[in-house]
Formats: sequence, C-alpha cells, structure tokens
Amino acid sequence: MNKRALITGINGMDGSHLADFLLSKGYIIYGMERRSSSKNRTNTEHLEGKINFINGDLTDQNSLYRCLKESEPDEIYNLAAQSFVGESWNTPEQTSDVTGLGVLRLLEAIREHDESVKFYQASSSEMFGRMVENPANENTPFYPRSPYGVSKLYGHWITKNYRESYDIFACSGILFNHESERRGIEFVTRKISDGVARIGLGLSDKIILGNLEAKRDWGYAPDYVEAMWKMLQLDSPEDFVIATGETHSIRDFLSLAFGYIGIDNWEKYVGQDPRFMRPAEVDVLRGNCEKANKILGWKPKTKFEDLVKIMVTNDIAKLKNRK
Ligand code: NDP
Ligand code: GDR
Repeated sequence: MNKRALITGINGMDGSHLADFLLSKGYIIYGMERRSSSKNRTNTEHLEGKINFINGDLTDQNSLYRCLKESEPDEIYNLAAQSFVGESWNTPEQTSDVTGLGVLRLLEAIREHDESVKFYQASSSEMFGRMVENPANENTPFYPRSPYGVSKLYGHWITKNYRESYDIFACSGILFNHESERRGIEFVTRKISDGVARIGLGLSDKIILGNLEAKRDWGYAPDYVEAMWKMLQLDSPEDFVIATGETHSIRDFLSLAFGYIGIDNWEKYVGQDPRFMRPAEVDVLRGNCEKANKILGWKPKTKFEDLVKIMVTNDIAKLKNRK
C-alpha cells in the first residue's frame, strides 16, 4: 500500500523538492499551505493535480488536528517556518510562535491523533551559531545567535523531549545551508544568482549585499531532502547532521557566479549596505555528516561549483523567458 505523507511548508524550497522526491517513491502526499489572498505556488505549480493541498497554519492548533485527520499520514515532515534569519530580529515573537511553538503544536496534534505517526523536524545549523567546535557534529553544544536560531533550538529540544516522554518516532535533521533554483529571492545565494543573471543580461548594474566575509557550508536542496526521508525509514529515531563538510565565503560565491558570465573583476558590480548586516552574525558554519554517512548511507552529491552554476544558469533562463 502507498505510504501517506503530510508536508508542512509545501510551497517553500524544501517542501517542493521533498514532494518531488516522495512522489518518485509512490507516496500519497498532502501539502499544507496557509491561506493567503493570492496563492504563491511558484515552486509547486508543477505538483497541482499530483498532490493534495490542504490549508493549515502552525499558529493554529485546531487547523493542525484537522490536517492530520484529513491526511491520515504515516509520516509528517515539518518544513514550515519563518525561515529568514534576518527577518527574525524584526518579528521575534512571530518567529518564535511559528518556528518554535509551531513544532509543539504539531507534536500535540500527533499525540491527539495517532502516536504511531513518524515525525521529522527541520532543525538548523543556525542552532550552532557561534560554533564552539568546527566542524559541528550531533554532540556539539549549541550557541544560537538570532531569534530564529533560538526558536529552532526550542523546536529541536521539544522534538527530543516528546520522543523521550511519549515514545513518539520524532527526530530532527540538523541541516546546514542548502540552496537550489527554487530558493527564496531574499536569501544571499539566490540574491546573487538572480543579480548576476540580471547584470549578464543588461537588466541591472549592481547587487547590494551585507557582510561578504561570512562563510557557509552550502549544499544542494534535492540531495538534502533525501536525507530527511532516510531518517524516517530507520527503526528507531535519531538526530543527524546533514552537511557537505566544506565552507565558502559570500565572496567565493560571488566570484564563481560572476565567473560564469565571464566577469572577473566582480567587485565593481557589488555594493554593501548596512541594511543587510545583522545585529549578531554567524561568521562561519561547517558540519560533519559522518554519522549520516555511516547510518543512513547518505552523502552530498552536488559540488559547490555545480550548485552555483545550476542557480546562475536557471536565473538566466528564467529572465530570458520573461523577456
Ligand atoms: P522556505 O522559507 O522556503 O519555506 C518555509 C515555508 O513555511 C513557506 O512555504 C511558508 O509559507 C511556510 N510557513 C511560514 N509560516 C507558516 C505558518 N505559520 N503556517 C504554515 N506554514 C508556514 O524554507 P526552506 O524550504 O528553505 O526550509 C524548510 C525548513 O527547513 C524551514 O523550517 C527552515 O527553517 C529549515 N531549514 C532550512 C535550511 C536551508 O538552508 N534552506 C537549513 C536548515 C533548516 P508561505 O509561502 O505562506 O510563506
Ligand atoms: P542564513 O542564510 O542566514 O545562513 O539562513 P542567508 O542566505 O540569509 O545568509 C547567509 C549569510 O549571508 C550574509 N549576507 C546576506 N544575507 C542575505 N540574506 N542578504 C544579503 O544581502 C546578504 N549579504 C550578506 C548573511 O549575513 C549571512 O551571514 C539560511 C536559512 O535558510 C535558514 O532558514 C537556515 O536555517 C540556515 O540557512 C541554515
């Protein structure tokens, strides 16, 4: 019989890639989206007719009970969140409510509905923040540096606590940054790939960014959603770090991205504005995914250089089509 999955955050980057992956495995998919006056299904347009969209909101407990009742899932992937770190200083309460307490509400819905449902929580490398160990693994102490990171830490611990308190199959993937052509436009990688594409096509002459020195461990989202699924196929729940083990600066990303359109002296096309700097920065992130490699048989497939190329190429094609 086909397995059933409920994915929250279906219209986000990961939600849409995970749905593609689970469809290839024969799953019946319910994708939870929140109501809005005009739907944003840019990432999921191709899934219409293939999955079931249902309305629900992580800030509304009753809507979550209803989503579980309607979808009768074997597995829940909680990918919904206020996921933009920079915005979390502007809306710290809303971020804590959705990104932190939203996890508790889903776990409560599982307790009420059916404790045998398997649960995946989207934990984040932002929980490591000011890294006390580099690279970070599952035993590295946390040190979040933003309201977003603090909220994710709550989600992480409440998932562990419900696993230990109620014997629910609940686990977290501590995922380091991962990107794709479906990344939201405000995140730095997509902001750069879109900006470079515009400059290449003569539609713009500058990209305005914040801190160029920050370093991230960037992987490719379609590789990472497979790890989420693998975690829920285990016999007992465990948390895993998912990362490439490499770290690159924003400058490295810029240099490669501009390189693809034949520009070497990229500095003159890039400006900086304090608006894009953060009150507390995470300077460097790098993860160690040895445990995932050993137990899940997972390792990243896409190289950093290929990720940058995929994103720039896609943005050029998109803009050309629009023209
Ligand atoms: P996105 O921002 O692309 O997607 C998040 C989704 O959550 C959006 O579709 C958004 O809906 C939805 N959402 C926001 N608030 C609510 C709410 N109150 N109720 C229901 N849905 C809501 O994030 P990603 O796909 O990049 O990330 C997926 C998850 O993984 C997130 O939890 C993120 O924090 C986490 N994560 C991401 C990493 C990354 O590098 N991408 C790394 C580590 C963790 P709407 O479209 O309506 O705004
Ligand atoms: P991050 O991603 O905060 O790591 O969170 P983001 O792309 O927003 O920032 C990465 C780094 O780039 C620096 N930066 C800029 N960032 C943005 N957005 N815009 C700019 O103009 C800019 N200039 C420099 C930032 O200061 C930062 O150091 C992502 C999200 O997907 C989270 O949900 C997820 O949990 C983490 O990755 C892991």
